Amino acid sequence: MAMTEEERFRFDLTGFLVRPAILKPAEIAAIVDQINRIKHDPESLPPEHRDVPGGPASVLIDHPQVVDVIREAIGPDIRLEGCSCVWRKKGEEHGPLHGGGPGQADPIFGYRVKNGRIHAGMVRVIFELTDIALEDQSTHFLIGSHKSEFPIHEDHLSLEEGKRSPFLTTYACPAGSAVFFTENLCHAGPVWRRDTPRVTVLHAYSHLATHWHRLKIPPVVLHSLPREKQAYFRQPWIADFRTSPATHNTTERFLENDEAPIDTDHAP
Ligand SMILES: O=C(O)CCC(=O)C(=O)O
Ligand SMILES: [Fe+2]
Repeated sequence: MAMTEEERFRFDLTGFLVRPAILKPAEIAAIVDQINRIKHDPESLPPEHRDVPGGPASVLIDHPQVVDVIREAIGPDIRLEGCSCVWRKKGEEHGPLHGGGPGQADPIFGYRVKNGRIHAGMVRVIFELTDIALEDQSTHFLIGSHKSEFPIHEDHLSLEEGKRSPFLTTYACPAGSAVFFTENLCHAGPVWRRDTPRVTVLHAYSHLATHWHRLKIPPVVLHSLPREKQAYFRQPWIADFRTSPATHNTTERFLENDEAPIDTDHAP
């Protein structure tokens, strides 16, 4: 088990978990510089660095402090099916509270605990690349909503000051922290209040057998990654019974077999 007992309790109770300062200052600086260029001067980057998870951001794909938690939350066989970066100026927002509640019934998003272990559907990771204070208004979570069996009641869906649910929570953390949350937790990206921008990378990890997001990472970015990192983008299946014995879509097989395709080969 990778999470500490306290982390497991916290993640299960609230639906989210912060691991503070898991990145080194040089890693943070390199990724911030890459995202600044992606957003404002992409031509200054080689094509394979013009989107995440290429270049400096590739350290995030399989960061040991991240995949540990993801494997415990989802299961041993995981994929990375969505990566994006955010450069949010004061006054900008991602949008209102969404998710949670009825998604609990869905195998892609639902959150369950059975036999002493968590079986979460998709788990997102926010890599905060700047220091975050509570008043900055980073991502907000309606804690506990990942287990809700009823639709999120409208009295708990407001982001307006004075009308917020007592269960609406956010976090403060140093630059280089990872914030994990189950996709079945109702969450929002409210209006950013700090003068300096929020620079963030978002990953969506899921069970190897599921596929929600059609991959939108440019093939040139994925093809430039080392094979161990490409393994996180392998095709979404578990077993192939056309062979005898059945072939299993393990990381080991992917690394031994240079022909094993990455998911980008399905992109239009
Ligand atoms: O931008 C944010 O703070 C929230 C992002 C979000 O809702 C998402 O990625 O699904
Ligand atoms: Fe979201």
